[in-house]
Amino acid sequence: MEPAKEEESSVQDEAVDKSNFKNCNHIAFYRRQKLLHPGKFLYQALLDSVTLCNDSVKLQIINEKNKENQEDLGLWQEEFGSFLDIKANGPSSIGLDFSLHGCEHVYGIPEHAETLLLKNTSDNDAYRLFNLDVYGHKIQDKMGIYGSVPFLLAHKPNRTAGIFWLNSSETLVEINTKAVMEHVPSRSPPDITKQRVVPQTDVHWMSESGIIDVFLLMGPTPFDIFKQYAQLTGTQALPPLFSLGYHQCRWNYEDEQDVKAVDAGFDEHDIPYDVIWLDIEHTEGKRYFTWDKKKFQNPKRMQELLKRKKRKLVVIIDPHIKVDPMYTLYSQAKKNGYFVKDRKGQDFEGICWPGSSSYLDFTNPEVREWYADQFAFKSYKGSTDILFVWNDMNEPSVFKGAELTMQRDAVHHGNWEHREVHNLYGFYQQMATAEGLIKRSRGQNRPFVLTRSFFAGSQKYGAVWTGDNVAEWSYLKISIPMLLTISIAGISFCGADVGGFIGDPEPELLVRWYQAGAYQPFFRGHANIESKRREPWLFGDENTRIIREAIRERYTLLPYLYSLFYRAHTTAEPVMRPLWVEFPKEQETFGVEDEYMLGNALLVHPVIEQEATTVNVLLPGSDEVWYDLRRFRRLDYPGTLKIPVTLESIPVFQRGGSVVPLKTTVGRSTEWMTDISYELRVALDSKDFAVGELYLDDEHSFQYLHKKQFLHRKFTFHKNVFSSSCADEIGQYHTKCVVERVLILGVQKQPTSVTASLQGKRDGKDKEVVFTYDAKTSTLTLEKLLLNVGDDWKIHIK
Ligand code: MIG
Repeated sequence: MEPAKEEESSVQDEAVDKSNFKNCNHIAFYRRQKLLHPGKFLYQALLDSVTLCNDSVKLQIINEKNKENQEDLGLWQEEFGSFLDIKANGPSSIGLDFSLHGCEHVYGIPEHAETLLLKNTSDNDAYRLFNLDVYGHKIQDKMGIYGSVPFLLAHKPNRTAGIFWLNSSETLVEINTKAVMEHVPSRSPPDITKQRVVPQTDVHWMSESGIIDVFLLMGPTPFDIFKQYAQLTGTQALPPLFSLGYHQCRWNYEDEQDVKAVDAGFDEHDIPYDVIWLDIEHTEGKRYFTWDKKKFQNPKRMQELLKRKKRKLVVIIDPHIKVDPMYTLYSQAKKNGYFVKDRKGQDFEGICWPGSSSYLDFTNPEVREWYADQFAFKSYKGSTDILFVWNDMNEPSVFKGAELTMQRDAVHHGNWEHREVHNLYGFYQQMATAEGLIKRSRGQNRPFVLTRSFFAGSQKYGAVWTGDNVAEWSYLKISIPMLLTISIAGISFCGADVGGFIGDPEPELLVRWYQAGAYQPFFRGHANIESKRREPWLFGDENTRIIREAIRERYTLLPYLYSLFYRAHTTAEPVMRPLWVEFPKEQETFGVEDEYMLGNALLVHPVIEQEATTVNVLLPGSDEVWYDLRRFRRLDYPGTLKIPVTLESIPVFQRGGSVVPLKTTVGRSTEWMTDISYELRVALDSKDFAVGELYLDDEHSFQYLHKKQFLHRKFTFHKNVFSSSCADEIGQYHTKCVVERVLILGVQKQPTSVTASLQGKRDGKDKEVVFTYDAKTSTLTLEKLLLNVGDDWKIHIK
């Protein structure tokens, strides 16, 4: 049954109201935590003197309970509006202090709409890790939003260290950087003691419940830290290639006609895209796994159309289940006892989009298995193999709930209170969803699942986005540090809604947001139900052209991006990285958050100021050479440069010493591009050297893993020879794809001849290569190469 109109509007009003609730019992919680923690455990992480045989140590100290202090801070019972948290196990709290010697730069602990560099906290102002649905969340704010990763990184020039606080209850982190005196041992006469001032950062973790389970990661390099953290939580799942293309979403694409028209719009305007998305209105009264029969009469037909165009569909599937005995999902879950329970042992009921709803208990493995089975084609009517999934509202969001989430005294499988597992709820939904998609393909195909709520390890199951941002310049700006923080906390596949979810972006902001998003890992345009339509062609020819260019640039870059994801998957290197990760000794990079590295080769400085005519770009490293990616101009004097920009500019720079693989042209979606040839962009460093790599496979299945069907190639420029060789002998994959063009940036003089030869083959005779040399930009272009990307070959430049 369709919910009555009135009921729907009251649900929506509630949503509008939600901002009033946000994070408001935080202060009581904070005071309580401090009270329960008068004596701090002090763990001195003497990071330079501790030697460990393993990469990490694990400490466990039992939960402390303190019955003595009776000051009423809601220790034994806590009211929140009309809700009562009965605290059946009494008050509890755990905490630990760490002193990081010599460190004044700390990062991590997403998700906050805050700076990259963590700030000092003052009273009542700790970083909060508590997953909440905060519509139009504030920025420059330490309050908790949708996801939490309790992982902090500390960095100084010679060492990076990490603290992983494995706790899924509400957690607060206090940060305090100060200068301390240090005695320096000296060889001069004993009575002269030398002292010097050194920085120190104290980090105080407090959690509402659970045990202390903490891992100290010793680095010493940033990349060691990423590996050590991945040993504990897993690496980024390798996404199917289509999911690195452009995604077109809105709340809502109304019906099958609308989907068809938007899809056709991309072709008409010659803009590549891979996926169209359906939000909650596509369902029968917000009953997930169903279709609104009037709007989507024939979902299979719609998907067949998309499939013929080599595109995909993503639909939303939220964790709340409408209380409706006629709804099979509900009645089955009810019968099997698969919902989270309230204190009295009844199914927990809260209000969400469908009205009264119960919440699947994803912490229960049996529930996850059952849920995964719902994605089987025969269970999920109208679904096909091009349908993928978006998990929203999984903090979980409960309208009219305390802080818009589930009561802490609700009870999960195994008698765990919700407070213990709160920050894990969304993690488990995404896990079950990803497993469902794998299962429905009999283990053949990689899933794609986007989640709003996340925890440490969510990288194993797909992508995350930053939720309900606003169509304002300040939100575009903060998306960069937010995504960088999520990335260094292990989750490479992340993005922010392009355009800003709430409100209506002016055309200039929309254009700038597309340009920024084109160089970020997850690239999706999305808009609120109340926002005006904003498909990329609705803002005049000129803006359409510039957005088209940005999206096309993204598509030519996909070989590089996909190779970076392979690295993230195999060696835990974040795709999008703060400058300090690549330049750990360059102090001036430590606080930079308006630009970043995409892999180790590209430095991206999106334009995030209105009406900008210039941007100040820091090109770090005293020995580095940088090249303007579009104009090939060599920038020999690193430092801060003032770069002129127009509305078309996306300031991106290639680092000397790198090779970036690109596609020579684009297609209508990634699947149209499989056979398109490659261009290799070689940027020489000050020693005329460059190295880079390319990963490729069938772009969608697990054959790369089970049958080692992949190619991992290495490209080296050394002593005027550019060579292609195998980077991993284990991988085998047949491709017709060729390298057609090689651009070498930074070639000092015009060569007299260029020849290419195949290696290890009998017919490996030298062939003349067509080349042109541009003295103005020192760029050597080799054309019509037609060298198979899987072959070993050498190009000699004389
Ligand atoms: O509270 O499903 O962040 O992307 O379009 C609104 C409707 C519920 C919140 C998500 C947003 C999505 C919207 N959802």
